Amino acid sequence: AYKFWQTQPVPKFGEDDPNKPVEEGPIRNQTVDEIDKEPAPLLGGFEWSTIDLLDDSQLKEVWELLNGHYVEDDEAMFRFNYSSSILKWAMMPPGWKKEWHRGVRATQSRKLVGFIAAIPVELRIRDKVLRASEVNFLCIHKKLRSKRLAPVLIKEITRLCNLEGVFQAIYTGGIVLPRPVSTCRYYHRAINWQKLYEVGFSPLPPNSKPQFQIRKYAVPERVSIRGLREMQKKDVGAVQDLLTRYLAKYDMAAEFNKEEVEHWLLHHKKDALEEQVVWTYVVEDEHKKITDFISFYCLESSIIGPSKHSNVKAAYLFYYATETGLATPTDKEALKTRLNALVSDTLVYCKQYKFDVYNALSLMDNGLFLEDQKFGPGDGQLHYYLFNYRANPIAGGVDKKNRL
Ligand code: YNC
Ligand code: MG
Repeated sequence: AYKFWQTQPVPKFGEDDPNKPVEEGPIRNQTVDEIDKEPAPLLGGFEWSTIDLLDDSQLKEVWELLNGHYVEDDEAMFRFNYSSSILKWAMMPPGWKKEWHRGVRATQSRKLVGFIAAIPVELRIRDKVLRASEVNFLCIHKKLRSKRLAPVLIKEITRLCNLEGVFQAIYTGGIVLPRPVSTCRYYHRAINWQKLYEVGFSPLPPNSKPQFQIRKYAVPERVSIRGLREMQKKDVGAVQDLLTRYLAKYDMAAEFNKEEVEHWLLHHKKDALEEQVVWTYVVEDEHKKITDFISFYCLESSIIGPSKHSNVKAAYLFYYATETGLATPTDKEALKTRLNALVSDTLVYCKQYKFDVYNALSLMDNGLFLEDQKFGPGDGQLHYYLFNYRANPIAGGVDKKNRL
């Protein structure tokens, strides 16, 4: 098993004593001059192609590949449908490199049949900060599956990262590989229960009736927090400062500078065609101080089978931070109350913006509000992996230590 992964600098299952912490650090040490300057050859009839996402026709090719062939749920009912706007947002943050948008084309037809992407990220693991990459959007056309092309794409993105002096990476996936550093579960909060029921996403629990479910998931008409408003450009500095201090309590987190905070959290309306990807709200108190912020992004899924609906519009809870409890980390009650208010208010906006469901992972402090806000556990797990870095396991947000 794991014929490819056992050759890679990742920890193996069962190789460490779970009761003895390991010393954290790189598994393999290399320098840039040891790295191949040329890509490995592909199967006959295929060739490497760097994708220029600034070129709308190439962006559209990536969108088409992912729209038809990217991640589906286990029952193949839904498939992620990243919009062009979200693809640009996700793959072109500050410091992005065109070379890290790597495709495979059929030589004859020029058709894009494979893709993998990386973005730069400053990743803190406990007290060490790594210049790493985050790898995502690995996708192979359905007709080319099980031909061991995925390892070729993974080795190619590794080579391209290494050439830039980046030797560590983070990536996530629903499948089990050697060896997760952390594992989260997806939670879902119905907004449009009727539609989720009709598309087969939400079941009708035994002894319930549709009208009970609809009532259960009713959302307040108005937000409750005084001073809550949309984030603006002038808030970037305050949000970056608050986020940095908030994320410091976690064992693993990205470190964002101001440009990155602006990219990931601030929506810039460029033209009418560009769909909004991310929504961020701040709380400004009477002294004009930013005391909280919370954000979510939009990701639709296509419905694969026959249905009267074509897609599900999902909001994903993204970053948040609050001053509440920051100075007194043991006071979880106050934090719990505040996070519930913030999440409940975003639910109001999600409803106004016609989202069908609100998704969140069992990470950060989400264990403090998931139940109260009527998020239920889904069947999807998300495993977090580190490439070429040995680290002790990192607890998730609904693990015992993060519960009240
Ligand atoms: C996966 N998702 O285990 P073994 S997530 C990593 N991540 O190797 P083949 C994966 N490895 O077990 P297929 C993987 N899925 O023999 C499969 N593998 O050691 C491994 N699906 O290759 C697998 N996107 O080509 C096995 O498989 C080997 O044709 C088999 O292709 C796989 O983006 C795939 O779920 C996923 O498009 C491309 O099924 C295909 O099935 C597909 O025979 C739908 O491959 C879309 C989908 C994955 C989403 C994602 C994160 C990817 C991370 C990749 C690892 C990055 C490492 C860090 C590199 C940078 C380092 C630096 C610095
Ligand atoms: Mg393959």
